[in-house]
Amino acid sequence: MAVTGRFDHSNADLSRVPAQISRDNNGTTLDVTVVLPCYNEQAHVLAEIERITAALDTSGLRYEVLAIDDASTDGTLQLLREATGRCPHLRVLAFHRNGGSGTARRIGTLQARGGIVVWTDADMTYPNERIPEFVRLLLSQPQVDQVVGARTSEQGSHKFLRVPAKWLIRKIAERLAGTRIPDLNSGLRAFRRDVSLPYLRLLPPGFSCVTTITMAFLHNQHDVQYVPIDYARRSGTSKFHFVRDAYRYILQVLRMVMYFNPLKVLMPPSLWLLAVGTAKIGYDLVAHPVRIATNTVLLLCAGLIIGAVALLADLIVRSRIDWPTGNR
Ligand SMILES: Nc1nc2c(ncn2[C@@H]2O[C@H](COP(=O)(O)OP(=O)(O)O)[C@@H](O)[C@H]2O)c(=O)[nH]1
Ligand SMILES: [Mg+2]
Repeated sequence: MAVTGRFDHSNADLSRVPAQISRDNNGTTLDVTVVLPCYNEQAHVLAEIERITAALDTSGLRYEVLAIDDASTDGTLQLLREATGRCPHLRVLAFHRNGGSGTARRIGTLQARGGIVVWTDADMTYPNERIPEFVRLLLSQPQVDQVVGARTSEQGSHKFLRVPAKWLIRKIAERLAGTRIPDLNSGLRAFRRDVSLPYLRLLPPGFSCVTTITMAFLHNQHDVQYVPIDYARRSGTSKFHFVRDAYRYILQVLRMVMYFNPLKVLMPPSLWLLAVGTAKIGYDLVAHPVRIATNTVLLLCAGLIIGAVALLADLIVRSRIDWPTGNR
């Protein structure tokens, strides 16, 4: 199925690609679709595809590799198009304008023909030869909806800044999800496509889409299993920019908090501020009778504002009518 597509963003609303598009004409589905976002990966994209197809060929699974080129400025698209002639399982989507790896993964998942979707990188970092193992774990355990490769080491760029930032986000995410999350940002994961569909619209355009899909599954009581994996040094340069992506990470944390469980995260600081403010009123009245200090008023106001925002956010979260399943 060497199909090449080219979306024109000027007249196509890609966020509305219908789910049915993932089924081919005679209604059959494949076992797996590997969604491979590619942006300026000409040096190794073919090696990555060969590694993936070699593993899947020997697995006996029916599969496709859906490579999504996002207006690469190097020869990536050219190489992918040439490879479709040699590789019958490769499908290529190409966009005119760069929309981020999250957008590519979302569209790739919508367009997938496989019942199981695998997300991975095209940069030789993840052990993609283990993809069949991930798929088998899902096939053999109906109660598990997502299998995530949990990296045992961090090899990315900006390691010293990335590691603490990721740790903090992971801790917030663990608190929100109420469970341990060994690797929140892993780029290698397999999940059931039908389970993921209601959550795809939540995915942000950039790197934090992998975080969001994990949180969406956990928050809606879909079991996620972690499998330890090695993580190799990247070939080529990462598209991760510390300042831009750190800003997005922070936004992502805020969004996660507001979207998934605002009361759990915002209520404790609000109550603490109110409690300290109230105690401070008592102190003020004793220390300087009939004069309440400015910082006491600020403490109480901050507590009230955070509490009000938490309640409002909770109201909005709970009044969403399209919750697929889960813990309301
Ligand atoms: N389609 C698409 N893919 C991208 C974009 N940016 C990065 N990628 C791909 O997404 C994957 C992850 O990106 P990478 O630079 O490895 O990020 P890192 O693993 O977080 O350092 C790689 O396969 C990239 O080629 C983009 O804007 N569009
Ligand atoms: Mg990578």
